[in-house]
Formats: sequence, C-alpha cells, structure tokens
Amino acid sequence: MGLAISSARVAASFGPASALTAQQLVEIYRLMFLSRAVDDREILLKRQQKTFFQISAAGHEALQVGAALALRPGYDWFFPYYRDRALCLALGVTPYDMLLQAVGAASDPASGGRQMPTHWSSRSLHIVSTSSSTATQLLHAVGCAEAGRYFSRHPEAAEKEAGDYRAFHDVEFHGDEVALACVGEGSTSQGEFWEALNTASNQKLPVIFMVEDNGYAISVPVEVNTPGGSISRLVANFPNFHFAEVDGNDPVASLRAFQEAAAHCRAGHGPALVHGHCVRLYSHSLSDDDKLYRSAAERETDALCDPIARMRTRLIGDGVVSGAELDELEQRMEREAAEAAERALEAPAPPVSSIKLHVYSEDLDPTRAAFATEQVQTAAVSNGQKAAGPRTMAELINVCLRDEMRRDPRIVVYGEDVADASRSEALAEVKGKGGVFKLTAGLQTEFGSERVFNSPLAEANIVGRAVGYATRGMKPVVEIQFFDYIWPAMHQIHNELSLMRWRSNGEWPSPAVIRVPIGGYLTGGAIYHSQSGESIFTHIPGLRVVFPSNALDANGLLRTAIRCDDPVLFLEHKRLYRETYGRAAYPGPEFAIPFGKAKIVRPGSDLTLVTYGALVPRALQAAQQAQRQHGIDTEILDLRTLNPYDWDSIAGSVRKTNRVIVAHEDMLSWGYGAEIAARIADELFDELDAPVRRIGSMDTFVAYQPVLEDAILPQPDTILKAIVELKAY
Ligand SMILES: Cc1ncc(C[n+]2csc(CCOP(=O)(O)OP(=O)(O)O)c2C)c(N)n1
Ligand SMILES: [Mg+2]
Repeated sequence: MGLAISSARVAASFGPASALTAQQLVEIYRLMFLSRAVDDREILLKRQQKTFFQISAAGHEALQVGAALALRPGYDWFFPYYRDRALCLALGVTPYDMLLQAVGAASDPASGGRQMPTHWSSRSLHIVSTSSSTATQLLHAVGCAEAGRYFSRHPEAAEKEAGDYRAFHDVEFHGDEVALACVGEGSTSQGEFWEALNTASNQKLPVIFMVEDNGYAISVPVEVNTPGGSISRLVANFPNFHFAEVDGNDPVASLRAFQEAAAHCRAGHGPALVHGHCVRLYSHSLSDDDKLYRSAAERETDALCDPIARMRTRLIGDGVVSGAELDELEQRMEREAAEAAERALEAPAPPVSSIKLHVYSEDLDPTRAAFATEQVQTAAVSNGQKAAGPRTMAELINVCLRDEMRRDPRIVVYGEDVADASRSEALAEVKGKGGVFKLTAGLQTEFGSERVFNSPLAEANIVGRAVGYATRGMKPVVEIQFFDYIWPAMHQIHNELSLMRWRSNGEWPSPAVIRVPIGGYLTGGAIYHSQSGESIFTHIPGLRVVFPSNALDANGLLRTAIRCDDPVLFLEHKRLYRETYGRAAYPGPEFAIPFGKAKIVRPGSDLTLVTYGALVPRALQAAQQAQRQHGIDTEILDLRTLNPYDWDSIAGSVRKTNRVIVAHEDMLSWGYGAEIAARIADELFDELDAPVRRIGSMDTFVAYQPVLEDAILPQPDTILKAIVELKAY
C-alpha cells in the first residue's frame, strides 16, 4: 500500500477499534515509533551533556497512543504524568516542542525552560501543566471535570467580567468532555489517588483514570505498593465506575478500552479506570540503573514484550504494510527526531531577567488602587442586609461571601461541614450548620448544593480539586476547617496551587482562595486547635497570605482575595470571629481593601510596634497601659496582609520613632517577625536607636491547661514589658 502519512496526527477520525483502516494502524505505529525515537534522541543528548535530565516512555507507547486516539485534544482535558510522551505526541505536542523543553529553551512552550523534560503543558491542546509530584494531578482532573459539568449546567457563568479575575480566564465547555488522569501503578499508593477516586465516584464525574502498570516504582516492585499486586482488584467496589484491565502492549486493545471508557463517561454514567499492563523497557530514568535491582531474566522477558516490536510484527504479518515500508517510516521518524533536536539545540536559553515573571499575576495586581473602593452604605439596604450596626468579623466574612456569590456565578464554596445540610430532605426543616464556626451559614440555602457543598474529610482533596476548578476559570473559595489540619493539603498548596502559574510560564494560573481559621487564645483549644504557622506559607512564592484583625478589614480583604487572580491563603483568627473588638457596620457589596497596605491602628512617636491578627487588640491594650503608666507613645502598625507586606509603612514608621518591636502569636524562632526584623536591621540600621525586638510565643506547642496556654502565648503584659524595656534602651 502507499503510505499517505504525515507527521501531523490523522485527526480525530479514529472509528471503533474493531474497524481500523490500514492507514490508521500504521499511524498508530508511527506515533509509537516516533515517541521511542524522541526518547532515544534525548538519551543521546543527555549522554553528550547537552540536556540535563531524561525519562522515557519506552514500553508505554501502545497504551498511551490508545488513550490519546480515543479522546479529543483541545476538547477533552488531559492531566498526564512524566512518562506520557507517546500520549502527548498523539495529542499534538511536536518532537520539537519536546526537545525545546529538554534543552531548557526560552521557547519551550510547556514551561519556558523552567521544568524538566516531559513535564507537559499546552493550553490549546488542554494539557494542564504537570508537576513531578506523583498523583497530585488526579485531584486536578476531578476538579476540572466538576467545573466542566458546572459550566454546562450554568452557561451564563462563563461570561467574562472586566472588573476581576474573570477578565483573564476564557471558559470552554461542551457538556460531554472527559478528563484523562494518568498515573503509574506505584503512585496509586498515594492518598491523593484514593481521594480522587472517592469524589469521582461519588459525583459520577467524567474522569478516566489511566493506571500505567509497568510493575515498578523506580526500584520498588508492584506487590510492595499494591497489596495483592493488582490495583484493579483493590478498586473494584467503587460505585459508578467503568473498569477495564487491558494488555497495554497492544495499542488496538488499549484504544478499544479507552473508547469504551470514554463512552461511559460521556454518557454521564460516571468515571472509568483503565488499568494497562505495560513494561518499563529502560531504567526509571537516566539517573537510575535497573540492573541494580532487576534480574537479567526479568528484564529479558520484558524486552520480548516491546510493544513497538510486537506491532511491527503484527502489521507485517497481517499484510497491512511491508517491512520495507516500515523501515522507510522508521528512518523518517528518526530523522524527524534528529532534526528537531538540531533545531532545539540552537534555541536561546531564557534570560535571567525573566526569572520572576509569572510568580504572581502580571494582569491583575491586588495591591493596586482599584481595590481601594469607597464604602457604599446605601447598598446595605438594597442588598437586604439588616440595618447598619456593629457586626462581628464572622458576620462580615459571611456577608462578603454572600455578596460575592451573588455577583459572581463562578464561585463555589466547599470544605468540611460548610454546607447547611448535605441531605436536602433535612434542609427543609433544620436551621443548617454552615461551618463549624458558622462562617458559611445560609450559603447553601441561598445558592444551592451545586455551589455550596460538603467535601470528603480530606484536605488534599479540597485543595487539589480547587486547582482543577481554577484550571477551567472558576473561583473556588474553599475552607480548611482548622489551620491545625492544613498539613495534608500542604503538598497541593506548595507544589501545585502556588506553582502552577510560574511553572507553566504564565499559562495556567490557579487563583483559588483557601479560608482557614487559625490561632489560639481559646482557653482549652490545646495543641490541635490553636496552631499558628503563617510564616511557613509566606515562604511559598506565588501564594498571597492575608491575616485580618477586625471585621471591616476581613470583609474588604476577602473581597480582594476573591476578585484577584492569585491564589490566596486567607487566615481568620478564631478568637477574633466574635470579639467585641473590631466590630463594624456592613460596608456594602463593593468595599475592598488592596493587599500590601498596613493600617496605623494607633499613631505614636516613641516606638513602632509591627503586628497583625490577634496581637493587634493585645498590642493596643499594652500601648494604652504604656501611655498611662509610663508616658510611652507607641505607634501600632497592623500589617493586614503578610504577602505582600507593606514595607513602606514599616520603614516610614521606623524612620519616625527609631525603635521597633515586631510581635506575633506564632513561635518566636523562624517566625514571621524574623524576616521583618532582619530587613529592618539590614536596610534601616542607621535609623535605629535600639536593637530590633521580637515578640512571639514560646518555641513549644500550645497546651490545653489555661495556665500553660497563657504562659505559652504572648500576652498584653509581655508586650508592655518589651515596650518599656525598648524605650529605656
Ligand atoms: C510525591 C512524590 N514522591 C516521590 C517522588 C519520587 N518518584 C518519582 S517517580 C517515582 C516512582 C513512580 O512509580 P510509578 O507510579 O509506578 O510510575 P513509573 O515511573 O513506574 O511510570 C518516585 C518514587 C515523586 N516524584 N513524588
Ligand atoms: Mg510503575
């Protein structure tokens, strides 16, 4: 036969796997072979020290090509992992694109030279930026599928809005698109795998999980990761799933398995899991040597299963194509890989000046004056709120959520216990829960269960899905019930949420808001309901961190957090939720406060006290005593946002008073104050008449017994003592 084969994919015209044309069969072979040729070319470059890392798809090509050809690039959504070269080639990523990433070129379309090779991303193909973390991407696929379903039911939510993040997020949806989530068999041990299956199953989401089972996770064989050795057996009881186990060395069987899986998902029956058995023909990566832990016999057995050799034999044996024609095709693919490498090696590296680009949004700066809106008091009445009177921080946060949800249909609110009642029959007769602190009370009742709902008790699930929602242009405003339990979500916050924009060179922003009750002074809160730790999060580039001390600031800063285009950690001090201190009248639905603007809550001339959160009212108490008892006039600066923070206001105040204390509730050592104090010492040394002082809690945990809690956390007396000592220095 004549081979009319181009290097471009033969479109999305693959019919049923049972009726493939000769040309389609050869196209499958071409994609598999091209993937191997690019791998081998990259290995050569790495050995020549022209690239810096290599990991291959060798042995996985058949399964991956089968998956890709069952789906539609730019229509369906793809969450690949690092071994998915053949998948991405078949979706439309070119060998040149791949080699640009291998050499770390500025023009690498996936990351601009920021990520290792095979860390895929393409907006036009709907390949969402992938990290090196195993299994995090599965929860993104779940959130992505939820968002697609939401838009198809609420198409009006896709409309653009000039005044906020929506201006920069185009929405695409069709109603029957699926999300493909890929993972190795070893990585199914990660909790995030099970958390993703949980929600996909419960919500009947159109997600296909592809488990690429090559029997090894680096050097660890499958039976160590998977009890009984078969992930298919372990997952078999998840409701609503379509399950398939397939010979992943056979591309036609794989294609059939994925076509059936896609049909199940597109029909709205729920998710699917395709467990493909394949082989890892090379070591884990070029940094690994599998001869150190695999027997020669085992490696030889795997080599005999090489899906490319098998497909070649089959095509020739079935008379689809001659050996000579395949020889010619193979040479052409090798040439294509070699030429792509040659061109990529000439591509310039990114300039050093580009490093800081895309850490945060360049489009929408949350420090800008546009976020400093006027109070619109009249709106309070038209918005159906009670007559203006002092409202607690808890109330004004709840009201802000309600106002923003009315304004922006892309907002969803979820977390543990945040719904009024998950069972709709109960909702008719009960008042509703609305969060353990009642911050989300009434939201489900007003906005319905599609926009306000309970998550499983799994913090990585909450944040991972938020990344997926944000991928599609939605605005998840999620709650972690207590700061003390944020740690299971830390992987998603640090490696995914905060990094998406930078690692994809600006292609995939992830502007979710995470609201978190934080802090102690609860009298009995003890170790697991009193934690602070904000500096751990201000140490993460890409993440905005907000920490209001009063009702009005909480309202205005939460509005900015929701409207801006960066991920925000919004810390709410539990002790301040219902305090008399800091109550305020409802400021209206447009009241916003820009990030990075500290507030002078008490002007003074003798010394500066830089603080935030629950230490603001305690510092005020101490400052009043210092004035009364010692005649010391303390200026108190409430930072309000910790990243960004208002250096200009700190510097201005220190220049005026020449003495400064930085005070926070969190532990002293390595705390937030260490950075501020170091910068003051560095940049304002000449302005200082005394050393920079810091106040924080003891370097321990917070105990249950109130006598101990009082001693551990900084009190007004602690602050007063420091003020008096510093003034006398
Ligand atoms: C969360 C996390 N832990 C550890 C690693 C290091 N690591 C990279 S790949 C890998 C093995 C993965 O095995 P498997 O899921 O079977 O995929 P395979 O590489 O075999 O395709 C490990 C431990 C990582 N990247 N991410
Ligand atoms: Mg594996």
